[in-house]
Amino acid sequence: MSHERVPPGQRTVDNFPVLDLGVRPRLTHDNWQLRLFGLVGREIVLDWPALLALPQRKTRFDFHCVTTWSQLDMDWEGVLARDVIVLAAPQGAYVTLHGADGYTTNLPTGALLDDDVLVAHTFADAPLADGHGGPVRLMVPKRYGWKSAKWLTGIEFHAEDRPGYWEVRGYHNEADPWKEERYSND
Ligand SMILES: Nc1nc2c(c(=O)[nH]1)N[C@H]1C(S)=C(S)[C@@H](COP(=O)(O)O)O[C@H]1N2
Ligand SMILES: [Mo]
Repeated sequence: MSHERVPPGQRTVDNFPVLDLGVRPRLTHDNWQLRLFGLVGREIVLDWPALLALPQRKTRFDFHCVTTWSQLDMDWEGVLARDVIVLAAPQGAYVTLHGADGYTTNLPTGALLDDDVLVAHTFADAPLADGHGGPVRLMVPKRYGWKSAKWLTGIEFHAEDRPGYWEVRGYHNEADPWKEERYSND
């Protein structure tokens, strides 16, 4: 049986809407840094040249927002999240992703090891726009969009799961669009 292309309750768009808290940190390639800290073997800070020095990946995937839009066949480029986090020798089973706007979201560390999770800097062959979290954001295609932290500046490892900005406000902890894990009381 063929797999449905669009998850239940979603409709497709092609204008890549912008959704965030409304705070624009206005990062640049020159001032952006990503800190890996918490329960790690070694704390590290990556800057833009250090990110570009890692193996670069191009990947195409679909993106699903809990507000019911899905955009298909999006072309992204960046570094596999697993190639970034391995540098810090992570020991914690859970992460908090930090955005420079003060946003947070949480995932099991294992979710960052999948081969479709990108620390992304390029969308549709162009530098990632500020509104979409540029210069660098996380993209986690298997989860609803709120797990994909824009303006990614911190990955913090913990022994225990710590719900993020939307997760403490009633969004589902897992956020699998194929299971319609939208809100935690579903
Ligand atoms: N730092 C940060 N990341 C964020 C958000 C945010 O407010 N701040 N919003 C999330 C939500 S709810 C969604 S749906 C996606 C939207 O990404 P887009 O604006 O590029 O479409 O970003 C996610 N990542
Ligand atoms: Mo969202």
